Amino acid sequence: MRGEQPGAHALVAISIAMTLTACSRASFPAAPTAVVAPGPEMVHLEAELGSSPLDIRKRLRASGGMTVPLAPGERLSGLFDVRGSQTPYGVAVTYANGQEGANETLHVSLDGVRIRTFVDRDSGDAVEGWETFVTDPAGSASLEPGRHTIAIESEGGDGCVEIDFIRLVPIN
Ligand SMILES: [Ca+2]
Ligand SMILES: [Ca+2]
Repeated sequence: MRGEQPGAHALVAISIAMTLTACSRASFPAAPTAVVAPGPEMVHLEAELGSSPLDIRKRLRASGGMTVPLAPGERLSGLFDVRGSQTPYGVAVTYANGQEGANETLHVSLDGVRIRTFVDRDSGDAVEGWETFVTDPAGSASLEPGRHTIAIESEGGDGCVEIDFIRLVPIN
């Protein structure tokens, strides 16, 4: 047996398991939950599994292989659950935005309250940019246990930005 780094393998396995748990809960919010984490955990929401899916696009390098293109005025939202005690979370949005023209203004809200408005950036040129993903901070909020809604709305710009996923990470 050459288990030089058994600890590292264990960490990888745990990390993958947590990610899958978060994903499956995000995609099937009404499904029974078998795993209850003792403390605050990261929430990973694939845009394509959102509760108001608009259009879905296949992108090889996207998380889950898919994105949701948002045109001006379109809004993507998703549901997630917080367990344990009230916890401050930092929100981040990962997206692709090939350089076509003007950049979009993105409005991020949690439970109907806007937590950040920012102008997105180009992730690359008009070809490769759509397979290149960047992450921007999108505000923070202290969340009580229970169900929450996060939403992103696009305004202006050149007509398209593709949202890959949203993450909420507990802030220590
Ligand atoms: Ca754009
Ligand atoms: Ca995705």
